[in-house]
Amino acid sequence: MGVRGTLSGALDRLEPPPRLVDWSLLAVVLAEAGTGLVSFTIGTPAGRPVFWLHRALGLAIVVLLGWKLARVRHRLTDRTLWRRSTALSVLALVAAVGTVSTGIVWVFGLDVRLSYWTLLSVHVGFGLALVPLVAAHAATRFRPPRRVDFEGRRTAIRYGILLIAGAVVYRLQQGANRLLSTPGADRRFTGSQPREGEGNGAFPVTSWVADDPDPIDRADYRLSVTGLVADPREFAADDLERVGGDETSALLDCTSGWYTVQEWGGVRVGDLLAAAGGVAGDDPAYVRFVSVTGYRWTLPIAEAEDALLATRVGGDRLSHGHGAPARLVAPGRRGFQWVKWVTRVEVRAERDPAQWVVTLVSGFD
Ligand SMILES: Nc1nc2c(c(=O)[nH]1)N[C@H]1C(S)=C(S)[C@@H](COP(=O)(O)O)O[C@H]1N2
Ligand SMILES: [Mo]
Repeated sequence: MGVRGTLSGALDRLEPPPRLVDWSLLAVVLAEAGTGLVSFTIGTPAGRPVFWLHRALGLAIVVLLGWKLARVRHRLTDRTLWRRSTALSVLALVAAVGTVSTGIVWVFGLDVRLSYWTLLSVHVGFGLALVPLVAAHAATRFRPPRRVDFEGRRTAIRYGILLIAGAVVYRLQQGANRLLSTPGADRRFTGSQPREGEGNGAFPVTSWVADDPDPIDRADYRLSVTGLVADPREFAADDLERVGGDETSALLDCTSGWYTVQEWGGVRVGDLLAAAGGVAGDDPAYVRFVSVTGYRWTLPIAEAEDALLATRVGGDRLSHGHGAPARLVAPGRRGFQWVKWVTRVEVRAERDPAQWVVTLVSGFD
C-alpha cells in the first residue's frame, strides 16, 4: 500500500457518520465566522490563539467537505436527482470553495488586488455569504443527528485528531513559507503583510466601507474637545501643532491584510485634554473620537490619554487620504479604530456600542 493508500485508509477510518459530517460542517462554518470576526478586533499578540483556531478549523472544513462531497457527488452529477434545493447546495459549495481557497492562497502570502479589495477581503466576502447559505442548506437537507451518530469516545478522538492534524498542517505551512520564502513568510500574527517605507506614500489609503470626505480646508478646520472636561474648547490646525510636538513609532494593521510601521507626530491626547482644562465631572471613563464623516471610535480613558492625535507621518504633514488635518493613532488597536479626519474629541462616562454599526454605514448617504 503506497502513501496514498495509507492516507485515504486513515481518512476513511476517521470519517464520522454522514449526519455528523453535515452538522459538523455547519458548526465549523459558524465557528469560523465567529473567530474570523473576533480576529478583526485583535491587535496584540495575546490574541494569537484566535488566529490559530481559525486556521486549524479552516483545515477541518477541507477534510469535512472532502467527505461530504465524496458522499453527495452523484446528486450533483446525476441530472435526474436535481431538486429545487440543489441550486442552494451548489451555491453553498461555491461559497465554501471560494472561502477556503482564498484563505489558503492568502496564507501563502499571495495577493490579487481587485481595486480596493485584497484577497483577504474577498475571503471575508465569501465567508459572510457562506453562513446563510450553509444555514439554509442545512434547513432544506440535513437530517437531525441521532444519538448513535455520536459514538461517544470514538467521535471525540476523531475530532481531536482532526484538530491536531490541522495544527500540524498549519506548522508545516509556516515552514513551507519560510523555506520557499513566499510573500507569506513575513506576515504578522494577524496575517497582515508588511508595507515598507516612510510617510504618506508608503502605505495605502484605506477606508472601511464608504467614507470618502472632501479634503478639509486647513484654515477652516476646528477640533472641538468637549464632554467631561473643565474647559471645553476648539483648536485650529496650527494650535494643534503648538500643543503637539510628540512623536511615536506605531504599527497600523488594517483588517484588509496589510500593516506598516510609521513615525507619527502630533499631540498626545492626554496633553490635549489638559489643554482643555483636564477631565472633570462625573465618571470620565471613555474618550470618543469623531470624524467629520461621523465615523467614530471610543477608547477607555487611560488608553486614550496615551494615544496620539497625529498631524504628521514620516516627518511630513498627513495627506488628505491619511486623515489630515488630524487622525487617531491607537497603538495595539486594529486600523479601523484609528479614526481619520477627527473633528471632535469627547470625554464621556459611557462606552459607545453603536460605533460598531456607525463605522459600517458611515459614508453612505
Ligand atoms: N473617518 C474614517 N477613519 C478611518 C477609516 C474610515 O473609513 N473613515 N478607515 C479606517 C481603516 S479601516 C483603516 S485600516 C485606517 C487606514 O488608515 P490609512 O488610510 O491612513 O492607511 O483608517 C481608519 N480610519
Ligand atoms: Mo482597515
